[in-house]
Amino acid sequence: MLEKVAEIIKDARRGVVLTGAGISAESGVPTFRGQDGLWKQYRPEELATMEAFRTEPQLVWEWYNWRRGLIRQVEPNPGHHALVDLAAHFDDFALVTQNVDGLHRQAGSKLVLELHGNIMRSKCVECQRLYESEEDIDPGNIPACPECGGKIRPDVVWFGEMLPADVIREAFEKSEQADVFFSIGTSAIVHPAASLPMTAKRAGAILVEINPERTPLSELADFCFCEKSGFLLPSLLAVLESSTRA
Ligand code: BV8
Ligand code: ZN
Repeated sequence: MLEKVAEIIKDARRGVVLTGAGISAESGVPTFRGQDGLWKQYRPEELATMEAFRTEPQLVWEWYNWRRGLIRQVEPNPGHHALVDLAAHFDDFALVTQNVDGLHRQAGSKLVLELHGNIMRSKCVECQRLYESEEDIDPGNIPACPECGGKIRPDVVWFGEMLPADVIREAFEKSEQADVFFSIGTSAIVHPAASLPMTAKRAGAILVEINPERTPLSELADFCFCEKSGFLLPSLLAVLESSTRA
């Protein structure tokens, strides 16, 4: 199967990759829905909302500080690095991520479309001004925006919130033009991100999924690798590079 996908990549011009929490799992970042996805028995859907921030801002910041602390200690894994190399095999390549951990940029990926923001950035809940400090926020004394006095929140997209319009628009445009679309490490249930693979497939792309578990995309994918991305992606690049040299 790897050889077949490598051949397809060699004949393709435009590639798009959508990643989810699974690609960061091997770096040690908990996924959302895996058994490690809970924090103090809360589910992400309960905490990653404006409602939760309004009623319990302290609890929400405790969760984000905990995640920021984790993310500061981890490194990109071979899956992230392989995607940096994969880009060179396409004339036009876009990396779209649902992750807020910044690990793709840290690994050296160029055009990264962060659909759900970035956990290390904060902003004012009222005027949206960015609040550059990457320090942890004291949950007991959440700073007020110097401009308007609004509370400072993590600059991520919560459930029920719109995604950054320019980013999601570009993600759909790239998906519609893709020759090959990779869905990697995502449960493919959160929308609108989860609509990107189907958009690409409907527009004629070859759909490749990499995920140790089955997802709603699995039976629609042209190729489904039931493997960890940290193993499969370097193997795919090795096959690609050896066949390109041959
Ligand atoms: C919006 C940032 C509306 C925050 C996140 C009913 C039906 C359809 C949709 C909805 C519905 N009810 C509500 C909605 C909308 C909702 C939604 O889709 N809900 C889902 C739960 C049904 N969507 C929204 O609210 C979005 N906004 O719709 O706005 C609107 C419209 C008009 C006007 C105003 C508003 C906003 C969604 C964004 C939410 N923010 N994150 C933060 O990080 O704190 S979502 C969060 O979960 C992630 O960012 C990610 O996007 C998402 C899914 O998680 P995954 O990345 O897939 O991770 P998960 O744990 O689920 O899966 C990991 C996978 O990896 C697994 O499959 C596992 O097998 C695999 N894996 C594990 N190890 C490995 C691996 N794979 C490879 N290698 C490994 N080693
Ligand atoms: Zn403000």
